[in-house]
Amino acid sequence: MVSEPGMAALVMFAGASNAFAATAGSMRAALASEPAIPNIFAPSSTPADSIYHLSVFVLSVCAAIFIVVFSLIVYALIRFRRRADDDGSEPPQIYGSNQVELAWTVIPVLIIVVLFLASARVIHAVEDAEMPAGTTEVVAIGHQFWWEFRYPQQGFVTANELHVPVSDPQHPTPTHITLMSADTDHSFWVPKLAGKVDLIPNRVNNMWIDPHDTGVYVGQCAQYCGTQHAKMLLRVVVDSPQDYEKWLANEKQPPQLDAVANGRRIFESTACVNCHTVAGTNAHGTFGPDLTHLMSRATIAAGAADNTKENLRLWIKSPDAIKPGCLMPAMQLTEPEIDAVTAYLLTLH
Ligand code: HEC
Ligand SMILES: [Cu+2]
Repeated sequence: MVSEPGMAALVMFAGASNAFAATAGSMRAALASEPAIPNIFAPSSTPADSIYHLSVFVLSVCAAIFIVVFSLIVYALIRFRRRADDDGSEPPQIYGSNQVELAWTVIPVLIIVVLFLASARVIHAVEDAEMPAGTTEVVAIGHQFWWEFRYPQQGFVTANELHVPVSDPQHPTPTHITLMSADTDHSFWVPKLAGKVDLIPNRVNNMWIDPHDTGVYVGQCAQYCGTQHAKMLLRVVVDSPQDYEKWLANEKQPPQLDAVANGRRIFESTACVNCHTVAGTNAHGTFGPDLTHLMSRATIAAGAADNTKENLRLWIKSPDAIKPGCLMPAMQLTEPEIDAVTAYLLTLH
């Protein structure tokens, strides 16, 4: 029987999970409509695959230990339960048994050694893998609360949505990622592609991925980094070789700056340029995301909102409406100025 307060708790729990489902639903509607579920049990890249197999092994060993220990407990509970004819005297007291003590020391040590060796093998295989020629190099820099991605081989910078080529296991074309931080600790985690690697100020970390299937892989900052840590989302777009080349070619171009001279003038004469870069203009700021090809991204503000005209307008008017506590100030533009700047941003393909 569930007691009254117990019932209430159950009802509340059901309510909370409904509310959660509803939020998750609207989140999905708000974000671009890809299947956005990070999952460590569906790896799609060699490092994630190695981690997955190791996890299954470790979990099986733990499950076996659980079953043995739990069965012994249940056995002891039943076999030595209090009986009606119990006379209340102490059971026999047994001190010291070399066999038993050896067994419960040696067996656990062996189990630990096996788990240690299995983990060491996977760590070595992932961390010391040789990168083939033709590896894509990316530098990822964690910022409060967004990601900067530099492509040093190509000479451009983008933000929040990392594009990489798909990697055929027969002819691997992996991506090597150098991880750094501009401010505090962050952690790069896309569960289907690789394990977590931290981005630490004054330290350079490394990781690599070789996604086997095209598509969008989601992840997020996995190290608490401040107010908007939870909205420091991460998308890895795995492109076919043709799509990747197309994307690269576009990113390397300066944007087509056409009819929206008014919005551009406002953008370039406002503090926007102190924080943002638009290639080929006087905007060279690096405090915020590079906006050169803003419209080639599906989301803004590190996945916090879809990249639509309405959201862009809202963002410029009041970044806090989308990401409270983020490090872009509301610039106090007039309504017509906001319209003009939004129109300008919409041309940055
Ligand atoms: C003090 C620096 C600063 C100023 C000034 C500033 N921004 Fe930002 N901006 C940021 C930061 C930081 C972010 C990233 C916020 C986040 O995602 O947490 C950002 C994000 C953005 C984004 C979203 C980009 C993306 O890909 O996610 C747009 C668009 C943008 N700013 C436009 C503007 C415009 C237009 C102006 C001028 C009216 C402006 N910003 C002024 C710092 C600034
Ligand atoms: Cu972070």
